[in-house]
Amino acid sequence: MGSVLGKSQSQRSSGSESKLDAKMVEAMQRRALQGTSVKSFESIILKFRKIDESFRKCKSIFEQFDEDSNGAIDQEELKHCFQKLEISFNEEEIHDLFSACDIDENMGMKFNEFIVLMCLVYLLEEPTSAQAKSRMGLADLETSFKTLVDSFVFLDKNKDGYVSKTEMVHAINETTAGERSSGRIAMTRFEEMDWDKNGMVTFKEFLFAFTRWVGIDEVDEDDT
Ligand SMILES: [Ca+2]
Ligand SMILES: [Ca+2]
Ligand SMILES: [Ca+2]
Repeated sequence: MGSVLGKSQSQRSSGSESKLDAKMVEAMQRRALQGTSVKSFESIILKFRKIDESFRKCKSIFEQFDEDSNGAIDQEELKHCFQKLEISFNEEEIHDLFSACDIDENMGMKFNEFIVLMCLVYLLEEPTSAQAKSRMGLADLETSFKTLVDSFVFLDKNKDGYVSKTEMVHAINETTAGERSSGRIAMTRFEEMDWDKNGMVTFKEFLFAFTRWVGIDEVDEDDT
């Protein structure tokens, strides 16, 4: 059933982007088999600050790759970035990733979009060489990425690679049972995440919501 719905939707968006979406869902399903270190919704919230800190530290990495210092990373700059990190994506894959994360379609990766992109890369292509990682100071960041993947796996109860409204309510109720407001909180959080309002939250949507929750999307360029 789901695939029939998915098809009509993918015809509207670009075909390559939905291919990437499918790849991400698959990667997430594979990761779900490894289980999750996250035990409650509360514990996700408690990790916000630490993740936020590691993201902010990543600002200097972002600036390093923003070769012309215009506050955004374009596709050429992203290619160089991947080369330095020894991430072996081909031309098409880089293009797909880029358009998937460039949500305001200004043809440049802003900081929060870049963070989301790097996390998707982490999910899709885990084995980056340890050497390249430590050289770029990415080790810290990967710990945060792992937490985010684990959080998503925790929320995705049936492990199909999407978080539904029911699953969100379930996840929140597990630990805050008895509090009347918990259902409402779950709904609000869910609506904040379900960007395209299709009733399902993908990992990408989850990540964008996350950057808003911790305020990364408000990190301004110093000189604009
Ligand atoms: Ca640039
Ligand atoms: Ca699910
Ligand atoms: Ca959605």
